[in-house]
Amino acid sequence: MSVDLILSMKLRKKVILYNPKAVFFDMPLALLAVGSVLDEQRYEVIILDGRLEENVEDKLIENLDQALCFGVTVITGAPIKDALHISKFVKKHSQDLPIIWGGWHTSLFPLQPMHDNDCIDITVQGQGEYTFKELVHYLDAGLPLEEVQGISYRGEAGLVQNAGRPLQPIDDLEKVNYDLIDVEQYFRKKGRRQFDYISSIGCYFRCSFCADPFVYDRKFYAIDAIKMVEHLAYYKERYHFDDVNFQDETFFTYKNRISDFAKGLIDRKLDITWAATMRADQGERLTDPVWQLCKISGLRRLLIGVESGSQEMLDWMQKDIKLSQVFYCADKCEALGIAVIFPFIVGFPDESRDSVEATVAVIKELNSRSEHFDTPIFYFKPYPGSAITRQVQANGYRLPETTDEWGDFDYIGSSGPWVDDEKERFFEAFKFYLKLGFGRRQGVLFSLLRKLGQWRVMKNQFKLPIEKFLADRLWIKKQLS
Ligand code: B12
Ligand code: SF4
Repeated sequence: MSVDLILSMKLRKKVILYNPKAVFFDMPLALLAVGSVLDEQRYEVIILDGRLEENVEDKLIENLDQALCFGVTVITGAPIKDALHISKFVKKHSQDLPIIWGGWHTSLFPLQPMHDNDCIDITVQGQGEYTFKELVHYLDAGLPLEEVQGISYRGEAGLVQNAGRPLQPIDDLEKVNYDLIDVEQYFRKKGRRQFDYISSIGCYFRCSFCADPFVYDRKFYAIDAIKMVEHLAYYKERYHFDDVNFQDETFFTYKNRISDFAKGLIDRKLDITWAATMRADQGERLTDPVWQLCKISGLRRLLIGVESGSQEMLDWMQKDIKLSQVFYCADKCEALGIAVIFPFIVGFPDESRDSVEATVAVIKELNSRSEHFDTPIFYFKPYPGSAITRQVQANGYRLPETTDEWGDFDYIGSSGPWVDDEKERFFEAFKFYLKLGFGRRQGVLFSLLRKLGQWRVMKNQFKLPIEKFLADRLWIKKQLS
């Protein structure tokens, strides 16, 4: 390294990025994505993760004086609380430092966070890489922000929302720089050497409970399969992981890409396992040889959203899958020994009793097919940006009206008026006995309880829940958000 380069590196401005407290320890892919596009010789990117740092405030004080801006990634719900707390802290310490919020929440609410909170100066809408690179350049050069597409900001005369930035391909972007985080710390927290990676942005589909169609306008871009294999080979060499968790919304969109990817993993002898999301219709379109390739290349687990056991409900929510496709995928996975998480949602507005019963029946059927199938059940929550949410709002349902209130809108807890007490009691018992009857806990006691749990689930017999009483006191920890 030349002396000039060393000197210029020392003079770099700091760009501090923050991932708010949340559940789980997925790597902060959004911050890695936007942090990696900045010129390393001009900017020192510092990623702080509220889930890992003992004392974020101390770290901020160490770095804020040399900072050019402070960015936060925000998803709707509990993480907003922490995002606000930390943003207020930063603003108090460094009044003139631009504070930028990006992510799903500000894609859905460009202005509200700034309207409600003086501490936020700029919000980013949609895809962040190209916008952030340009924004940082404009901030550094002291240029006015009106030409930066994909942002909203606090202008002199009030809040301004600029034109959006059309979604751009991601194949031309440089590889993400995971050295910006301490990868080992995430492995430790996860309890396994599992790497997080995202290979696409957006989604072509139109499910009416999801915000993706609104945020990405049903567009989709993915990294070329061979490039993806090269990336993973490089990262594996550097970080020595043995499993990759793909965070894509729909990883299996193009079957040729998947086939090339799986072949690539096998040819490079990468020797990893991997997990990804699949739509049931995509699974049905994969040929047998591609299913085989996926398995041989290390596919260990799929996440296939079923949402409902009623075809009528599936059609209503424009999921655009058939239940037969779900069972097709279940058969394939059972035969190939691939685990599957099949999430369901109950309590859609005005969901009929028949629909709920159909869901319960499909859940039982899937659980009885393989011990490697899981069927988590969520209560419908009207997340912003989805077509159903717009509909219930038009019918008078009141959504949170301030950023603070959105911070209380957690996925655990109240699901709105569509799940009455009886339904909730039934599902809480059903979920418990599913876990007991079809979970993978070992031991003599559990094998006895498993049989009892299975019987209860199959017969819908949840009276005198002695096992639940004991479990609540003895071994089940409450999950906190
Ligand atoms: C990993 C993940 C999580 C992790 C979060 C890890 C973390 N970093 O904190 C965990 C498991 C905790 C999680 C939880 C939840 N999640 Co989640 N999750 C995801 C997932 C699968 C991947 C996110 C990701 O890393 N993407 C990759 C990055 C590169 O993309 P990105 O986040 O979109 O970021 C881009 C832009 O948004 C923008 N950007 C983002 N942040 C910033 C910041 C700045 C400064 C800038 C400039 C730009 C920018 O630039 C990035 C690059 O283009 C997404 C789906 C998806 N594929 O995105 C859902 C998703 C974000 N989750 C969602 C939801 C609903 C939840 C939950 C509320 C419920 C649930 N059942 O999962 C809970 C909430 C938990 C809580 N209360 O704490 C929704 C968000 C909807 C919303 N309104 O916010 C999504 C979109 C899924 C969906 N389609 O509905 N989730
Ligand atoms: S639920 Fe999945 S498939 Fe449906 S629109 Fe959202 S991201 Fe796409």
